[in-house]
Amino acid sequence: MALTTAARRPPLREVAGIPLPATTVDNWHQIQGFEAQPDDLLICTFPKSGTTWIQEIVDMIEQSGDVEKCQREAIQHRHPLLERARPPQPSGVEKARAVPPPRVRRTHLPTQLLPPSCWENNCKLLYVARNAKDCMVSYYHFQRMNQTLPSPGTWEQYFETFISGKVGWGSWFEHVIGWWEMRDRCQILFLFYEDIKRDPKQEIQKVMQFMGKNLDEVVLDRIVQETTFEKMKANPMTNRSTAPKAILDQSISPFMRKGTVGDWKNHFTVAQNERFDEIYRQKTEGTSINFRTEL
Ligand code: PPS
Repeated sequence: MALTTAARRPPLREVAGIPLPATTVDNWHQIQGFEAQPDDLLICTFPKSGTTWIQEIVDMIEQSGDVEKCQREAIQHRHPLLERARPPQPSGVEKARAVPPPRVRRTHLPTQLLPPSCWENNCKLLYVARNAKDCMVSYYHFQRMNQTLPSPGTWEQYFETFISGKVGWGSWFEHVIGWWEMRDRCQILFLFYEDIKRDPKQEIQKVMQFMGKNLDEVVLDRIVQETTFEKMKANPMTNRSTAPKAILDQSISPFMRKGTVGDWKNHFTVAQNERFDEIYRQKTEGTSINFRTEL
């Protein structure tokens, strides 16, 4: 019997007002009990902010630029999502427990929901932020093709859902500002998607230093070449083509969609843009964070 839309796309539930996949909420106790180690590196992002890109960069650095080693597994399995829970498969926390530190994991959790041990044990936190407008567009297309997330509805409907923080992992504003405010208090490297796009080598060097690695120029140049959008889109180990169509239907929208800064201009109406700019001004007032929305 065919699954109903509701069964395929279950509604999000909430933890402390943050919408999350229902299975993650069911597993919340285990997620909060995750025991981070000081050597762990946690890649932290709001969804659609360049997670996969920074994962490949981190892995290339860890493997000292060895392309073959980075082909060992699809990217989503190399650094499982900490809060992922899809029984009967092992959860993100169970997978983390099964490997010795130093571990590289990823999470979309906002600061207030991060397992406490990540702060207490001072693990390395690598945050990547992407401007809200491109993030919104990318998330809209992702929700069209990701059969495990709620249907986004029309672009107009999605615009409202996103600005009211009703998408998975909550408000972009609270997420990004929350992490921005923590950046000097812990071991956090805070990067911007737009900066990686503009000067990948410079940003990759920052990641390398943060990871305590020292790679020569030739290796750095190789990492820049191997992590371009075009290369990663053509690479089955990074383009999510290994995920079943019942989960990611890439005939609706590819996972590696455009990889640009400024695609929002093809989606936002003039009225939406003006409204968004005003909301953005209000929400970011008093913070020093600064985004590029074009290069
Ligand atoms: S997810 O599902 O939250 O993990 O998605 P995430 O990886 O964070 O974000 C996906 C968007 O990042 C783009 N991407 C890249 N852009 C530039 N260069 C490289 N190498 C790269 N890799 C992934 C990807 O195309 C998605 O953005 P959009 O705008 O939808 O194309």
